Amino acid sequence: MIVGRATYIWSINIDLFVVRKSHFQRNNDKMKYNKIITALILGSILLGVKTTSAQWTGPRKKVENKVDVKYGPLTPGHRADEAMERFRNYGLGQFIHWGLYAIPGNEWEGVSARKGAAASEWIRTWSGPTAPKDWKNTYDNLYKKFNPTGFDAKNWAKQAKEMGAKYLIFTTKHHDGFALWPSKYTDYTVKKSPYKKDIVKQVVDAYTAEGIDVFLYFSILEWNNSNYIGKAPSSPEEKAKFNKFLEYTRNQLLELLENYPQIKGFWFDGTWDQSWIQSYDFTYKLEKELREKHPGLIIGSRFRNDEFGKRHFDSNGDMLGDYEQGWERKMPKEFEWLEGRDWDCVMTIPPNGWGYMKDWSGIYTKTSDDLIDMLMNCVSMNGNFVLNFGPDGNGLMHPGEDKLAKEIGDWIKINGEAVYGVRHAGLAPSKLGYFTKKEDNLYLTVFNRPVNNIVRIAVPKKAVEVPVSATILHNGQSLELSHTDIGLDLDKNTYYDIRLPNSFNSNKAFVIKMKLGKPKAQSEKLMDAKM
Ligand code: FHN
Repeated sequence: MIVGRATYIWSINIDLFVVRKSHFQRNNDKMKYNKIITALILGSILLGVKTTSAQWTGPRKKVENKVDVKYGPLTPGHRADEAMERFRNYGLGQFIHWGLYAIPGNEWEGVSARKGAAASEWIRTWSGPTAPKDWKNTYDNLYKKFNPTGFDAKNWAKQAKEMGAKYLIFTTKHHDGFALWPSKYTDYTVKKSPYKKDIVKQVVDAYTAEGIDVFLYFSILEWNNSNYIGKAPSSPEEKAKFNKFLEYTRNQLLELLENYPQIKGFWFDGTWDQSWIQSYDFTYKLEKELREKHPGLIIGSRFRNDEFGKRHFDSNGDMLGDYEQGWERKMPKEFEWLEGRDWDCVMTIPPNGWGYMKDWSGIYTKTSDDLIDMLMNCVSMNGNFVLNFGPDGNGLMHPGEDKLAKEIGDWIKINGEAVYGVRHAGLAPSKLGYFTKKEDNLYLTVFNRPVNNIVRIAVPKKAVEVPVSATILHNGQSLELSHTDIGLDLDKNTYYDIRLPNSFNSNKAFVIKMKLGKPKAQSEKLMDAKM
């Protein structure tokens, strides 16, 4: 039943809009009316953004007054099981946004949607002067054109393997509600398209065969599902409809676990609307049921909230879910912000836009140097870095994505030891690059080579293990290492200098591998400066 997929009403603003407008029309005071509406919309967005973004722009504020939270975390803040340890060792992941939005590729009949939609995968919301006439209807009938004959999941998986990705997050269903698997609970699926075949199955099988773990992306909100509503359902009809939607959601998630038992977890999205936030009893029980059905299942902090509407972290500051799932197109500025919690950062190649974009001109697209820098920044703080790909309507990656996958893969092939299974090194950040550590090996991935070829490593004077030898990771070349006691007053650190030979050249980041061992020399205790 494809009909009945209406457009759900934007909650707060729209309701407000309807009531007030008539009052102003009576008084013919259009300018003031428009100014106030604009202010209201901006105000609530800023308010919303202010509170949400505050979570991801600094260290978490300690909650002084703990409250009794009944709908808090269902799992410990730091899971110690094999599945979660495996998650911590991933390092690099691939995100794939694929769906009907890949057909237009952020334009239609030569007209770009850049000025009319927030992102390529949001093209259904295209509005304003550039939007094609009756666009929503055109979009909702794109499934009749969906026939990606160029799609080969094995090729995608091979490319991801070559790139060095250890896990995949794949969009089973995005905000437009189109399911890339033949769900029994809706007929707005790939089965209704000329392509017909189960795409999720092919992707899960192909990636799993390459040893790449699969997480299924699932959008809760559905723009054109007549039972979906963004605002908190208030009338009995709204409540009945949304309860139907909640049951539909539960059925689809149990269906995905039933159909694709190889998956390792869900990557939930579209969970920010009041309707979902107010369904905390349902979402709590649903998370419990999903975990019981699939032991070891990994679910991030974006899935649900507590009974006070707190998302990602409950009202006592305890993380909901197994890892921080808010680092979207951003990374923590300091390791201490994370307080040891697991996390992943999901990143786009263009400034924003996750779905396929035909035209990359006129926007900055990240280079492999940019992306390798972000990867090492993430793994140096015990996080995973997930790079997004947006295949086109025929199932082929953008040539720019192919180039980046190759360049990143070539780099990881010779430097992967500093990426996989590593942890934070327990040292202060280096302005030369990023430290990572595994057992008695310390790695410094150098992005900023010192002009004097002296790489200086700052190590706390009380450290029990210090660098005792150094080599260039990718060619094993030994490097001269010396202990340097600079003698700065009140300095808690001592220093180890590594000399890079003039003959060593690299136009890409390179890794210095240091073997750690007992400090040979103690730092001489100098008389403190008398000020
Ligand atoms: O609205 C989505 C967006 O389309 C995309 O899927 C990203 C990926 O993390 N998540 C939402 C925006 O936060």
